[in-house]
Amino acid sequence: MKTVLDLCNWTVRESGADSPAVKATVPGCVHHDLQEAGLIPDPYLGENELQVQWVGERDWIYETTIVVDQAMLQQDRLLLVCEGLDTLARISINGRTLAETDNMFRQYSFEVKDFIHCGANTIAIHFSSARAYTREKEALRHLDTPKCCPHEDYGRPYIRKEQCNFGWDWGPVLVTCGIWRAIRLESYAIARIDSWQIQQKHEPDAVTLLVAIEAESWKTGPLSASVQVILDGHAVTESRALLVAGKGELTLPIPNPQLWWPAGRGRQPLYSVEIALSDEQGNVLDHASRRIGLRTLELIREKDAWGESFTFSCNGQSFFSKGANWIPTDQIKTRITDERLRDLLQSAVDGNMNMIRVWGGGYYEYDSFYDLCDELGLCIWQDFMFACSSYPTDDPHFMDNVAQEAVDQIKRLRHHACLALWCGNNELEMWIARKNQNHNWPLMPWPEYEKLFDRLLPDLVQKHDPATAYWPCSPHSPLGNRDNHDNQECGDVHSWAVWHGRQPFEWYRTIFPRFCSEFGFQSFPEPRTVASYAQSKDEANITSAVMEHHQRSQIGNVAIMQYMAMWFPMPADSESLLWLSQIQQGLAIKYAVEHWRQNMERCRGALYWQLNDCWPVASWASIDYYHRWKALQYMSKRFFAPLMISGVEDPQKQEVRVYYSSDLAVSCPCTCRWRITSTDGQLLDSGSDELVAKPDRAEAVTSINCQKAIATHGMRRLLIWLELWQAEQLISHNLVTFVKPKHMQLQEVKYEVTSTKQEANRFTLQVKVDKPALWVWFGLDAMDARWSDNFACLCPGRNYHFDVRTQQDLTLESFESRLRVKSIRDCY
Ligand code: BMA
Repeated sequence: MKTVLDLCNWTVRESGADSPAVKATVPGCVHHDLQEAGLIPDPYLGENELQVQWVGERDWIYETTIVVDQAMLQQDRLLLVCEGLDTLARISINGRTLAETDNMFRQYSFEVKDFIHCGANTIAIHFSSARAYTREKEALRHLDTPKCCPHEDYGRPYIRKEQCNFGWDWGPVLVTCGIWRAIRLESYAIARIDSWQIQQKHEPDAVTLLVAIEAESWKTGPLSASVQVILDGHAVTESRALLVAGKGELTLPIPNPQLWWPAGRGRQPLYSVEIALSDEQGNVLDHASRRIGLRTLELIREKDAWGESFTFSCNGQSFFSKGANWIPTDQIKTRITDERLRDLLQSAVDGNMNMIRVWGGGYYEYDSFYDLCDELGLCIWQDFMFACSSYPTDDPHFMDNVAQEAVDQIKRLRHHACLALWCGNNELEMWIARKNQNHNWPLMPWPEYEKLFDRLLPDLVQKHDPATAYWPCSPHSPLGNRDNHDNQECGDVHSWAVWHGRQPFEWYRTIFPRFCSEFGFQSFPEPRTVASYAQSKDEANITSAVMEHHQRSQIGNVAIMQYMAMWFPMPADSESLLWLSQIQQGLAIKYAVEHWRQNMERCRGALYWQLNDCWPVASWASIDYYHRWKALQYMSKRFFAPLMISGVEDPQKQEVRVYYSSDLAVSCPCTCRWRITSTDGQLLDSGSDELVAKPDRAEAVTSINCQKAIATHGMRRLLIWLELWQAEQLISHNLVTFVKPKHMQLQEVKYEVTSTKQEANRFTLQVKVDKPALWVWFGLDAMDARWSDNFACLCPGRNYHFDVRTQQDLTLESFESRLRVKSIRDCY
């Protein structure tokens, strides 16, 4: 029989100092505990991060006392199970050292029978300073590696710890330590389930599960394993087998299989697989339970007209991957809750995404993260945790440590329906290539690289999760010269010419990657978020020390302003600047995504950099640290819409080419309606076309001839409004212009707004405008709200309807008095 004792009551104190122990939250990290005890200020406020650097330089001791009873001690095995220790830990029980660990990403189990006695026992975990360790290793041998940002420390690749802890171009330097995942005692009698693997065999209209189980036993006597598969609370099939030499394999055909699909392509039915291990008398000795989705999820790489495809396919249906890159949710992990993960991932689905890339500079995510992705239909591109650096692959201990980590993580995640890809690392190949191209970039040579990313990791994926594809690096070029990381014929690319290379947004329209796994543009968070770290008017000016502290890209604020000079009139005040930066960011990503979706036969995915933030900061995120949606997140709903209408202006020919892009699996008859208006709202021309949008296809719909309207009104006064209707429902809308907003002759707008309270926390708005209003956003004074749509362009003569969810309940009166509406015209 299995018994579990969770270890939750801990204290933490500095090693070698006579400062008192304070309450520790476990799972969590030391920075949170010190802040709670009033010993450090909030590192996210102002420049406080600089005041708390000493925490990462010291050693910390976590301690607990547990009472273990005789019953537990008498079992055959007593294990201390640590799901995550951050990072250089020495564990002692009752003063005796049990073990030392040095990998935050590993899961450890230690036999502790000889260490524990009946009654009270003390467990202490001593965490040595990761910073001191990496500095020492670096002093012994300098690892050639470029820095990601000036504040980043050298030496991070020596330690298997969240790499962005040491600073990144969107994150603070907070070198944490602590028990960051669950820790418990487990005792077992007779036998336990050691490992199990569920594989799926898909045939037309039939799915069979193959469940392999291995048990560890300490007594002789026959053992059997039973497996029950449950859908919506009902057992759909079950099977039992006798184990032979501790091993068994069960085959379970699933009657009437309900397939799992990515978001937007179908439902996400999840089956629970319940595994029980029993003795001869039928007593259950151990039990395991996992949720799975019935699906195949493959990376299809086939020769085609352009080179080699790079497309994901679910149940044999290829789909365009739409989504964003994911970074850690918080640098202080204690603050991460399932509710926060759910909100961020639900936001991704609400933004019409179907894929998230877990980027390799953070950590392998929490179980609940993958559970949520299974439920929501978000496919996961999973990096192994290596990013932008050389790694000491010539060190056998390092390689062994990494191999164990990879096995732990592959076994932990392989059953998830959402898991689409294992990827070796982030950007190492690109940086090695730069070195080879004589850019003087210091990085490991290819043979050192190949050991880990071409041999060790793919072999382990093949052994433990053969159903999931492995890809060595993001980005990687599989054909021809490996240095060609911008290859448009094959593989994935990171497109950073816009932003890092300061190319204009139109540059995106010149490239045709097979799959763009990173591209991005920065913005500031909204005024309420800025106010959480910059607390006076002077501090909130983007040139202040605090604002520059909360901007970690070397080119950050200057690049935002340079592009702003290309796009918008100079904003009138600090707040307008923040909002305009968000609209600008949304436009950058819109340019890229619309172009790639217009060319979706060739390009099969667009994952922008980045979905979330780990502290309040100016960054590439579309959702800020407080989960406030930036303009980009609202815009993603439109440019990732399942069936999207978009247009490309041609100032030479004076026309707009209109396209539909469909991610649907079925044909869809619809109507494209377009109108040309002047900036003061006069209707100059209009038309409509019937079309049948083909499944998983993009096609040109029409070309709108604008010559006449340009001749009478000039390009600066023209707006071309596109709409796609399915029966009586508007399913996609868009706006095309020939000039940038800074040169458009926009007019003052009057809004007619009617609000209605629907239920607690829910309102609706009916809105009409008398003149074209561009990127209109609604907001409430001193309260957060989520809108069904925001930052949209509104055309006179149309009725718009918005749903609003407010953070707290309000009366209609109070809602109306707090309601604010603005468009870009109000920013200058
Ligand atoms: C990428 C990422 C990150 C980085 C981002 C922005 O290429 O992989 O390393 O934060 O660019 O510069």
